[in-house]
Amino acid sequence: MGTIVACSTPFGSSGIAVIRLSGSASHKIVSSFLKNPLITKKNNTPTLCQLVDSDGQIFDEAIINFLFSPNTYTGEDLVEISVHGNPIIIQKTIGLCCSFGAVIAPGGEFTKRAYLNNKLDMSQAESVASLISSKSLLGAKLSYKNLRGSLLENILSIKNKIIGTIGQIEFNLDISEEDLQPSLVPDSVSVIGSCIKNLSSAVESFEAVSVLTSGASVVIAGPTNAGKSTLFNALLKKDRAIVSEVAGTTRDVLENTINIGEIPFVLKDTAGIRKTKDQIEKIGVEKSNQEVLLADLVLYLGEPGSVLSSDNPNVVYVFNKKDIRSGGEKYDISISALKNKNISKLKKLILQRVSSGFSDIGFIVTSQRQVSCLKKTIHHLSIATKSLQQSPELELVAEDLNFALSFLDEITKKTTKDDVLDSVFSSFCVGK
Ligand SMILES: Nc1nc2c(ncn2[C@@H]2O[C@H](COP(=O)(O)OP(=O)(O)OP(=O)(O)O)[C@@H](O)[C@H]2O)c(=O)[nH]1
Ligand SMILES: [Mg+2]
Repeated sequence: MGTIVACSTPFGSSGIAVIRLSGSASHKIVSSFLKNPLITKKNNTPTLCQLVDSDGQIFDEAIINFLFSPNTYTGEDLVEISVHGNPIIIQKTIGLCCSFGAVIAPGGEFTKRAYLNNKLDMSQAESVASLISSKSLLGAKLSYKNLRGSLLENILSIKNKIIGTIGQIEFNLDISEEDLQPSLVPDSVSVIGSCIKNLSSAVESFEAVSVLTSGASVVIAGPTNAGKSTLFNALLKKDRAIVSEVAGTTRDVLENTINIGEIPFVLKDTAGIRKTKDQIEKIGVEKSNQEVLLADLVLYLGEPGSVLSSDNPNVVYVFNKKDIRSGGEKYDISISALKNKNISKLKKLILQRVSSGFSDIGFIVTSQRQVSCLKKTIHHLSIATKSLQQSPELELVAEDLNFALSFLDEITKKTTKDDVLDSVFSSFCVGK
């Protein structure tokens, strides 16, 4: 593999920018444009050095850290150059690295090399991506836990149980049917059952956890004039949407981000749902229905149970205008958006509804790929259980358990195919 270079900090003006190189030629390449190349390089010892252009003139001084294989992020020789964060200096430094033999790293290349050099397994590499993109502190903490091997530990513990069961089954394969251990079937069913339970809870927690890493969408919907835009403004604490007593004021979907607790929410105000001949309003109503379908949570300012265009189960029925009317008993909450009554209570309810899925966050997965591997594992474990319970064809049971193991391995180990590798690492930012 050649030597790669990229700026690991966001492009633009900043106090400092960090440029990284990885590969066997990285130390030599950087030494080629130092005013006084270090005669002996010490591992992980940041040193102030002057950088010279091809005309021999110094254009910046930088802190340079030479790191030696294998104890680096990528497992290869690595250099970190902290230059002043001027885009011209960054471009010049990267240009010089390329002129001495480095190539620009595509997104995720540093982490891909870490994976290929066994510094990280696939689940840890994915945790790096979710740690960087996480939109909440709790999401970052969970991603970090997986980066440090929490997911790997959970998977290994389940693998050990499956391997133990395969061992028992293979032992019984070699003996006659009359001599089968009587406890073999019930014990195996019970062990496999507990594996399925654990894996299923991880699959279920994925959506809740992705709310923490990607943010949750909360859609305010309901009939016209119900006070949706007033509520939108009250939650945002600013006059973002137009409010009027004219029914059908809001036509387009408006959105804004707010944080409640540690979770980011994308709050959406929609057009009031009613039958209309107005072509533009009709489009607005269609958009509202689509948003309701896709929402993580709907705040519905209409009659409980009144027909929503989806069967989205996560609906909070809100009784608005409690300052001028009564009758909110059937609703989840009564508020006055105009008078700012019970808005904090509503925020708590939103948080509670969205975060109810992560009460047990012992075993979490952070990518759709991991979920798909878990589902395939569960599928084969379920078939194995059925076979055991119906007519114990032990060869078939062992085969399904081995399939289950192979899908668990895909989450962590190096059995990953090239196309999967590409799809995982293409989502990374450049320089990581
Ligand atoms: N008294 C009272 N009036 C409210 C309350 N919330 C909204 N209103 C009034 O109700 C009218 C409609 O409010 P909007 O927020 O525009 O209603 P909307 O649901 O967005 O309406 P459309 O966009 O037309 O669907 C306005 O005159 C608001 O001032 C409330 O809590 N109490
Ligand atoms: Mg409105």
